[in-house]
Amino acid sequence: MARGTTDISELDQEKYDTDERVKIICLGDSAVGKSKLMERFLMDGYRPEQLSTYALTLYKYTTTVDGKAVLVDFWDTAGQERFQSMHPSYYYKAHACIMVFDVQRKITYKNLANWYKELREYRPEIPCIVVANKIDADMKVTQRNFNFAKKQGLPLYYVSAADGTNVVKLFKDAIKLAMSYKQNSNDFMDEVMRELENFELEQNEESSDKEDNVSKEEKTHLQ
Ligand SMILES: Nc1nc2c(ncn2[C@@H]2O[C@H](COP(=O)(O)OP(=O)(O)O)[C@@H](O)[C@H]2O)c(=O)[nH]1
Ligand SMILES: [Mg+2]
Repeated sequence: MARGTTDISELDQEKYDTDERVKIICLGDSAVGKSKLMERFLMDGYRPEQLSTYALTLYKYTTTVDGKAVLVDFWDTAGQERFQSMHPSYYYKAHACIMVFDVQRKITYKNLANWYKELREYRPEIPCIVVANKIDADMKVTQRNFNFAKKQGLPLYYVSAADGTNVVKLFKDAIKLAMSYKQNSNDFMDEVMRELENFELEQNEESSDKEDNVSKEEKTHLQ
């Protein structure tokens, strides 16, 4: 699939503060099918924007929720997941998370616990969906219980990026969850971030006040 390029302004994350824009991140080990799921949902002709310097791919998608146009940015990893950890900016201002494992590789299921722990360090409250991918390879797995999701109280979707089973439902539900989180959130971390931003702003104002004073003093001295 052809990939476009994008400039750094794409990474200005303040845009996620506006009402009609949400950010949904994708987590999980390498080769569980994260990119394939995105591509399956968005279908042909879609051109993801590769930000190679930042090891991520952005997929933009427009839809309507309750009659309102919504812009969705899906964030996909592009290799950094190999290190079992993502940069904090990947999590920053995310409104929902799709966390994927491969039903054919047990280790990818085990590693969900690590991904979930890291997610909650940065985004303690956002909705998270657990995804059992590649069910086309073995339909029997849909009879199996994957306790991780139940234990954490998270929804679990059985999907196949290869044949499309449940893919549209997964993404539509993720968008709805992201929207409702954004509208109703009292996320403590959001509050803290806002406080910090205000604090930085005040500090900057203070220091520019000081500079003003200095230049005034200098001027009087000169006169
Ligand atoms: N059988 C099967 N293979 C899949 C499915 N989804 C992804 N794959 C394959 O798994 C490999 C890794 O997929 P990719 O999307 O690159 O994984 P990512 O590293 O998590 O983004 C590729 O060879 C895909 O073709 C699926 O639903 N069923
Ligand atoms: Mg990928």
